[in-house]
This record gives sequence, structure tokens and C-alpha cells, in this order.
Amino acid sequence: ADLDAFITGLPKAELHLHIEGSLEPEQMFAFAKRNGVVIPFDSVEDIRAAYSFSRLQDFLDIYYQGAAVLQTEQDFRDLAYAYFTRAHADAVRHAEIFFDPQTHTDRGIAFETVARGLFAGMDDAQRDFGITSRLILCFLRHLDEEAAFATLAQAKPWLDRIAGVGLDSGEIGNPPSKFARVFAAAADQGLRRVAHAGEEGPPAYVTEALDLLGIDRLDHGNRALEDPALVDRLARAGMTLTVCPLSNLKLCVVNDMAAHPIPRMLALGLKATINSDDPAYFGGYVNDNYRALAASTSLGRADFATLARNSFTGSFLPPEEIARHL
Ligand code: ES4
Ligand code: ZN
Repeated sequence: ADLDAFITGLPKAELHLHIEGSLEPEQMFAFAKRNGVVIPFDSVEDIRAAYSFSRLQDFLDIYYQGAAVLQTEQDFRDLAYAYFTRAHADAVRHAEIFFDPQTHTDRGIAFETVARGLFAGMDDAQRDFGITSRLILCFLRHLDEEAAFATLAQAKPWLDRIAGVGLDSGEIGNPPSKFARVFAAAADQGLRRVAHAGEEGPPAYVTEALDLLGIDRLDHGNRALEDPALVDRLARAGMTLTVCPLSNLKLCVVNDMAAHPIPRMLALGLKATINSDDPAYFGGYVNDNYRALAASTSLGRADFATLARNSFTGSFLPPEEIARHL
């Protein structure tokens, strides 16, 4: 209980949060109703009951379906603002937020609608809560390189508020190499690079993300632990890993929270951070993720302070802003 109170008030940054994954069932119902979108659920309980997954793809199918209720700029503003309201309660001071433009543009929602709405929510959160934030544009890796290039082109007018590009969706069979050229183009435009790797995919995908995408941060990275030479490389490079404990449990990346790799990552000298990934689907926001580890592992105050500190030093904030948070 003492440790829970410490975690609650610990200032933190969130570095791995898909805004579409913060769509709560109640909100899904409300947006469906106000937009006249039919969803295949009769109640909030019905939706929650569908959130049982054996692997990443089970989740992705439901997650892309849920996103269909998002139609207007107001929807995206409200979605972002609801996330920040939760984040503020969890002492989040800064967030670098993933969004999946292709999920929306492929069903006829303009990139501009998504961007304007999210930026409005971000501006309102900075005004009301003092939370700073940037967006990270994720390419859907199950789609092709050409579609990723088209998405990068659509982002051009908004690059001043987009910190970087990322890579998400189904990992197996869609290795980082598929997006080497689009990541090089993003780098040329001054964007930072991150990628989901080693969540379900093998350690070789993490190596590709380093060598072929030039990533500044590694999203998940769990399976890197299978390769000692890769662990050594990540530790020496000071690479930040954005790890998501409740997501790992829900998607069966780990079988038991007591066996979660975060304690091992810290012991190996890896710069791990704790994040919520898709909180509406995985059972909790960032403090729930910290608390789940507190309840099931021997991590203590000093470890959680290190993990929170890593979230700022691993962020894309300028050095003087990072210093202000430490
Ligand atoms: C995701 Cl947990 C996870 N992995 C890959 N892609 C994603 N998109 C949203 N959540
Ligand atoms: Zn993720």
C-alpha cells in the first residue's frame, strides 16, 4: 500500500501508448451513437467480454474494428483528452503518443481530421493539466511500403508536432527490413525513429530495427533477452525499451506477471520503461502497470524511481526539458 502510494505520485513520462488503444468501451458506445455507426456489441459488458486474447492478432482484429467509431475531429479531440485526464491522475507529465493514420485514411477519414483533432486534445491537456506531448506516426507493417510512403507524405504539413515515426501491427512476417527506405526518408526529414520489435517476433527483428531502421528507441523488445550479444549491444548503446507489462500478460507474451522480464532487464543494465500500450484493452493505465509489477515481483521504490527516470531520459524532449523533470 505504501509502495502503491509512492507509485501513484511518481512523476513519469509515457512513451508507448496507442491513442486508438485508449478508446474505452463506454466511449465506443457514445461515439457509435453520435455518429450513427453500428457496432457488433449490445452493451459495455459485451465489449469487455470480447477482450480475451491469445495472441497479438486476436487483439488487432478487435482494435481495428473498434476504431471505426472514430469519425470526426471532435471524436479524436475527445479521445485524446480522455486519455490525458487518466494520465494526469497517474502523474504523467509528458506523453509521446502513437497514432495509426492508415487505420483512418483507409476508411475515408482524412489525415487532417485525425491530426487536427488529436492536436486539439493535446493543446487542451497542456492548458488544463500542464502535460506536454508529441505524436509518433506509426506505419501499419501489414500494409506495404508504398502505403507507408503515401502516409509520410500526408504528414508533411504537421511535422513540427510529430516527433517521429514508428512501426506497429502484426509483427511476424512483416520484418523491419520491409520499411528500411521509408524510415530513411523519415530520418532525412528530421524525424526520430522507433519500432515495435521482439514483442512476438524473433531477436533478429530487433537487430534489423537497429541496423536497417536506425531506431532511437525500441518498443517492447522482450525477445531480445534470448540473445546475449544483442542484450549487450542494447545495454552499451543505452537504448531505451518501452515495455508494457499488462499488454504482455493479455497477449500471452508472458504467462505470469511474476515472470515478467522487467527485473531481468534492469539487472542486465537495459534502460527499461513502463507503459500502458492499449490501456482500454489490456486492463489499465500506466500506474496500473507499475502496480501490477509491484504486486508480483520484488521490485521496490528505487527500481520504480529508476523506471520513471528512464521514461524522461528516454523521451524525445530537449535536454533542458528532461533536466527539469529529474
Ligand atoms: C499494438 Cl501491442 C501492439 N503491438 C503491435 N501493434 C499494435 N498496435 C496497437 N497495439
Ligand atoms: Zn504497442
